[in-house]
Amino acid sequence: MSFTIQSAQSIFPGTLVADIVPTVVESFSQLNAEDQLALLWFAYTEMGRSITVAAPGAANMILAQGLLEQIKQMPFEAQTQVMYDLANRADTPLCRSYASFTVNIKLGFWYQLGEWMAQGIVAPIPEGYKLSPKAADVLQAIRNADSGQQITILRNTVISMGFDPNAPGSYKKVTEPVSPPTAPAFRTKVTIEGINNATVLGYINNMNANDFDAAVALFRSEGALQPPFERPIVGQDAIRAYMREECQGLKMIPERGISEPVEDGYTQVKVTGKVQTPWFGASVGMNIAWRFLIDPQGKIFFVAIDLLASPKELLNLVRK
Ligand code: EQ3
Repeated sequence: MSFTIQSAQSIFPGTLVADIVPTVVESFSQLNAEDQLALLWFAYTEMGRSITVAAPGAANMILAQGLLEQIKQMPFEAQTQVMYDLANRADTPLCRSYASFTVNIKLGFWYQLGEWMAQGIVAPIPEGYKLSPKAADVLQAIRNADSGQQITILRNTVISMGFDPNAPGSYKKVTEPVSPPTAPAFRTKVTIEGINNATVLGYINNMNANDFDAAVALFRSEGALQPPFERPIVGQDAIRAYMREECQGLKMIPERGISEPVEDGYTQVKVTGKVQTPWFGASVGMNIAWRFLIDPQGKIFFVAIDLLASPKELLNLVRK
């Protein structure tokens, strides 16, 4: 039996992922726009007491600047309407522009609106706003999640706002510039307890150096990468495009792993550890597993990245 992308998805089936993330995002999507916006405000300000979010890079702000300036000039009522439209995914020119932004630009856009809400430049959530009981339950579920899960929930709710007339997965138009890879002299090299597989180590080191071309070259041409809670991205070109959009400035801190031969000369490798995003730096370490399937030529046939259910999962390296 030879592997397919589908069969590769179920390597290390005992890995417990943070199901709370898709569950909460789904309940969130069923709330009305008013509750959604208020809930995000409450969650974001509560989280802000324990973790700090870094101001986005200037490049992200420039790309959203036109829309932000437009909103800044509006009276409070119109600003509120824009935010409702975004949450309702209404078909307006502004919601279409928003949908054309890549993830980091969307986050930068809301970051700026949030700053302006706090400063009184953009319409705030009305003082004393009372969440519906359903929304209060969703907020409580977010409170119960760990910080890595909380920021993933926030991210996933924000990125689905706006109106995208294109089929999902179609090419995005507004992307941030890609920073050059770290110069060889300044690159760091990770060590992973239990792992000496050159492909796996090369993958992490190249990702940490922002060297996406080198990371992609480690994949088989029809290989696949599966981000948390998403479908596999198949083929080197699609993986490169994804990495340029979503992987800049990530810090991967693998800790330990297990490697074992499977059928047909393939090797399966599971690595667990932390990942930090430039948005929250060292204040949020997400608990992550990488599940690699390496082909007989040493190329990555498949890698899944999982957001783990709990820190205990960092020690779960069993095969079944
Ligand atoms: C203004 C306010 C607060 C109220 C208003 O009413 C509504 C909204 C929306 C508001 C604003 C909300 C804001 C500003 C939210 C900001 C959220 C942010 C900055 C979230 C950032 C999250 C980042 C995450 C979860 C990054 C995760 C990255 C991971 C797990 C990377 C994994 C990967 C690895 C390890 C690989 O090896 C391959 C690639 C891949 C990317 C999958």
